[in-house]
Amino acid sequence: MQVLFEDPHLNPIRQKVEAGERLSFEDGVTLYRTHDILAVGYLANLVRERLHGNTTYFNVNRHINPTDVCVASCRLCAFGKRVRDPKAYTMSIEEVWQRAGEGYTEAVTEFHIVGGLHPELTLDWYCEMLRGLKTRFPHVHLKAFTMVEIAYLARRTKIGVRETLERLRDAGMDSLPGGGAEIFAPAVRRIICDHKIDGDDWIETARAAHQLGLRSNCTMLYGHIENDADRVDHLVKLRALQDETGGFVTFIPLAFHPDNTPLQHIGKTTGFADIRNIAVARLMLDNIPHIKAYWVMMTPRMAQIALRFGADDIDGTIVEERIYHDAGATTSQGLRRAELLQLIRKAGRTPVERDTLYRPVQRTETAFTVLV
Ligand code: V47
Repeated sequence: MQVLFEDPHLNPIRQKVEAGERLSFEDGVTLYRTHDILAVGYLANLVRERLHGNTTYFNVNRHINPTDVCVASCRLCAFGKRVRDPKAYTMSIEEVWQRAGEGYTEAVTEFHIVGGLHPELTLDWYCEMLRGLKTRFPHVHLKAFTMVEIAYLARRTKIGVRETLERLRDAGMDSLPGGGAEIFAPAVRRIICDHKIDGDDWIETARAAHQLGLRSNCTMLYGHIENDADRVDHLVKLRALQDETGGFVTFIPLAFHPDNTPLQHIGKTTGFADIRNIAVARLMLDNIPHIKAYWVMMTPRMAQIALRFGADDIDGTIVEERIYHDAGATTSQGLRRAELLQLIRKAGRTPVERDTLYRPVQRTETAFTVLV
């Protein structure tokens, strides 16, 4: 017997989802406006299980933020500091290499490396950092630099984005994380991050990366001053680029954390919004394979629920997180592998450790192998 939805406006969307048809812009707005979150979750879970069955992915990773110096001063951010701020930090290259080896004893398979837009660090500096990491940790995937950092480095080096990406790739960059996309709508972007590249340039930089064969993630920052249509517009733009390049691996909806930012008068997002953004993303982004419930941002409790509302990935061990903790996140800095396994199993899902590109990882006490 078919379960009846409380909100009849969702019935045409249900028909499309069941038939595997693409949802329209208007469908996206309807999904954001309905109060029938269980129906939205039911549909998202249908797609999630069609794609991934019961599997939930996680990885053993470490975040590294080489510097918090940033020329951008975005209103959304609590992490970036001016170059002369006494609280700002910039690691030396040796410190980055040392930091990479610290933390949990479990061998990491990924370093997630992002930082501010530093006005003095050169492309050569970043290349040397990457080369040193590859020499010291040859089996670790380097997922490094947002599209915003790439575009800024290209501009400062006075070379094109493509050449910047090529030089970083040749030095060891394996893929790119999804940050810096925020919300593409120009009127919103002007207020929350007016010093960053605009949405078109973010897309253009991602396109250039994908055309070089580099894979990347993508994100959307929600819960600030954007409206339903801005969010759907953002998702539809990501979907269009994915149709063209197929380069996105994972989408991560990011909840705005207001503490210590110039926008701290805006409240925190609700659990309802966090779950809805996971589910709507799963339904709208029919061509992006994975939807990540980033536990640092959502809390492990909500991320666990998200595994039944469209998410198939919970991110990783992280070890040390700064961007969200500077903006008031109360979650722990990292989780042990065993804790991630427990979270996933207690949601009735089957955990699969993955590498950055979602190949399963087989682990013994002291080593890991990526299964291809
Ligand atoms: O680029 C910054 C956002 C991003 C705040 O690719 C904020 O696997 C909320 O991109 N409140 C960094 N968000 C995080 C990120 C990410 C995280 C996990 C996995 C991956 C991946 C990518 O966080 C920034 C920006 O979009 N951000 N400040 C804030 N106050």
